Amino acid sequence: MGTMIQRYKLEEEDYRGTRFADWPQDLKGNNDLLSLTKPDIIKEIHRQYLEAGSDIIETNTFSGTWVAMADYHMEELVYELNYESAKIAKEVAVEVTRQNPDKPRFVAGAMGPTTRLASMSPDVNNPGYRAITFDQLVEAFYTQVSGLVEGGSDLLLIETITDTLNAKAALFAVDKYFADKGLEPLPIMVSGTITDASGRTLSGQTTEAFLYSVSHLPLLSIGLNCAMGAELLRPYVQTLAKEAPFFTSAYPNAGLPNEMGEYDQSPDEMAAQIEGFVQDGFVNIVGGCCGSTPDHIRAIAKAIAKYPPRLRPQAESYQKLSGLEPLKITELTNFVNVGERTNVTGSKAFARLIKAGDYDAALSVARQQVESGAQVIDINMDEGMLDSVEVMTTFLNLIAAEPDIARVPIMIDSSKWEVIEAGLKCVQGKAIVNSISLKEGEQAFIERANLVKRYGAAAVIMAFDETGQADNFERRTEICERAYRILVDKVGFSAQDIIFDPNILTVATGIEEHNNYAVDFINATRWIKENLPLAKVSGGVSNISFSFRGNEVVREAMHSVFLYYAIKAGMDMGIVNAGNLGVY
Ligand code: THG
Repeated sequence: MGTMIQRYKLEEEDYRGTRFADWPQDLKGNNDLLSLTKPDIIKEIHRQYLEAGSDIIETNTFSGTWVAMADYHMEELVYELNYESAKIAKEVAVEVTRQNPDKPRFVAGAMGPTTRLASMSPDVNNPGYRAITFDQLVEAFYTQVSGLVEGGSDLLLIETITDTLNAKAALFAVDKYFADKGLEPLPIMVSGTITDASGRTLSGQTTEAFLYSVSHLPLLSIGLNCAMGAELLRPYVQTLAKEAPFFTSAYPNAGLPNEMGEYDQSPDEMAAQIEGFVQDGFVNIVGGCCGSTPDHIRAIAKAIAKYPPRLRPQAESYQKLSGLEPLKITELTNFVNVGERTNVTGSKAFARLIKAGDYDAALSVARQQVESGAQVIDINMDEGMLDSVEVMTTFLNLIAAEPDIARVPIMIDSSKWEVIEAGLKCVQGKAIVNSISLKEGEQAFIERANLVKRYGAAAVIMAFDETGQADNFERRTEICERAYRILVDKVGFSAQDIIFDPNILTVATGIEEHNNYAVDFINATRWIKENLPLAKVSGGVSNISFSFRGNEVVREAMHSVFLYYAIKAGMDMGIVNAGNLGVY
């Protein structure tokens, strides 16, 4: 769209039309506005792409959020811009389809990345600062989705994703919109962008980590667009082809821009590179981004016509988590260590640092856990003297700026739902909520599980119900089974994203009833693994030895023995003092 608009050499007055003749800001360059002031040009461009062979055209709404429109003080026009853009595109698509009903044409409501990033600071001196919050993005995308859907889009396309947290906010808004309206959701395409040859997104994720972060809705497709041109994109498209259970898409730029910022890859060159994607079975949907004209699309359509589309791989049932990097838990994965030290109730030293506001030193605790082998870090800020929502937000935003920490998935640990939710709004990766349970009844449990799903996280489910904490084998297994059935049957939660915690309780307290706690946990673990398909088991390992506080030698020995048997019984992961686990 942008490439074609440039060709019309439009001036300030063209952008303004009569309606915005007196608008106080300059409007030249506000391409989305042309849907209102020059709708015939936009329709003409759509028509040219359809005539070139496009099956899907995008609405002229790349900047159709109040966030992007704030540059022109046009926040109030956002709904109308999206609605009208969808309507225009749909009119042309319907007309062209009528001429040739054998080739139906579709309108993708385009949702761009906005102009602000949710997981990165624009100020290098203040890495914890954010120019926009998750909630603001959800609200912005919600308005955009309303306009796009009500204007007649056939599908939605969240595209040119530079920051996965922005995309998660867009997915959140889309999911919420359809649920609020009680409508069958439109198909959703998600398309990220890779900004340099390292193959990472601007916000630092690898392709797989990105995929895992946005796989919580049943997408029509996942893919890559814009970026460095088809040739350099190839290995990452291949990764998606191999990993993604969805259809895949690729619509790169017409090569790399020249010094003038223009694209000069010819239609035939671009088509040949894209033909390679299709020939090798990498993609189901292809197209062009910056610099690709109708001639490019014509050449691409012609080059790929003879190939069958990619076949989707069998969906895998592994648990897939991510930070900047992926963490896939398969039958070959050893026990997963979750670092326990970034917990204000679990470490006096960490609590002291957080209370003193010494975040640099607090970050080094997280770094130490990762360096010592933690593959996930548990973060807990539950302390009466702290504003836990605020502290959780600050700490997670700071972690996001530390690639050596942020490479691992985050486990957001709190007994307060509002703290967990605050944490979920800060992480671009696929995180783990720690925890939810039936403690406050089925309804609250279902509501929270639904939200966990909408935020795209996995969850620890504590063996806790309305009557209290499970402390024997029967209660542990009974509660886990009940929770499993609710999650899988009522909420539609992915079974592989369920992590049961059947309570590691303290033994050797002097009270006789406590003596079998460890054995009951281990037996419950075995039962869960045998009876609740795909669910994982975790627990807070250091709890077991609280009776021996101060005697590190005994505690470490107890942890080793406990894990030796618990892992044999199927325990998948545990919250541990990473680096301090003795070999059995
Ligand atoms: N299940 C789930 N989450 C949990 C737990 C669980 N989160 C918190 C806790 N339990 C797991 N984390 C810890 C962290 C530290 C300790 C125990 C469990 C610990 N700390 C030393 C102590 O208290 O003696 C700290 C000493 C110090 O101050 O350095 O033992 O079960 N889902």
